[in-house]
Amino acid sequence: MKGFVFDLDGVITDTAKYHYEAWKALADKLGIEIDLKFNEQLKGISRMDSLERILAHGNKQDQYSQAQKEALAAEKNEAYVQLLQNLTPDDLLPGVKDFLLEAKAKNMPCAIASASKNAPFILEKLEVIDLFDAIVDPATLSKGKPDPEIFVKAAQSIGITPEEAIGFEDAQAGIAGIKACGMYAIGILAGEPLDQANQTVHTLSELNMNELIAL
Ligand code: B16
Ligand code: MG
Repeated sequence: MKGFVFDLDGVITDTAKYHYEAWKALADKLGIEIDLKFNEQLKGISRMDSLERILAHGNKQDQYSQAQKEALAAEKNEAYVQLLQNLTPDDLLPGVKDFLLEAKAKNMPCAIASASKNAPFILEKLEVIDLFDAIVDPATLSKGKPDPEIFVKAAQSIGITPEEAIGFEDAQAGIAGIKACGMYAIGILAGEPLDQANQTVHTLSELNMNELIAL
């Protein structure tokens, strides 16, 4: 293997709780009830697709114009970005910093394949942005996960093919995208089992860098 491709939320840090808090405030305002179980569906899904799912969940998908939906998504993002202000390097998931440092020492390039438009800001707050060689801009994508496009672009951005990369994901939609382009998938387990992953772990500390390179 010649490089690594990382999802952000659920792999590098856990911002799902902040997404949930911000979506819940908006859903409450719209008279739609969402809970933590429903929130699982939003993991790895883009901001607009998340809003569509919430509106459909409340049977309100036809009640807003495109411009109104964009305003609602922007309102959620403002609340979310406010919550992100508190992020520090302590919010890195266990084993992440050591894994990234070891990858750098072994000349294994690392890319971010996150649906989040806030990825550069989050990586700066976590003080790991310099450990990544590329961040795919989700605004350039024509399709979201589970489409493999983001993972193909991530491999390209570090000069390797998907078959030469190992992809890390915590969401089923992401694992499906990784596998659909022939990349090796490592699932990060938080609760629900992940189908299709080549391996699953709870934290990156469980992995041996030399074994991964030799795959
Ligand atoms: P933003 P990932 C995803 O991050 C989140 O899991 C998902 O809940 C969120 O809607 C999406 O990013 C878009 O985020 O609103 O910040 O652009 O798991 O792909 O790293
Ligand atoms: Mg994720």
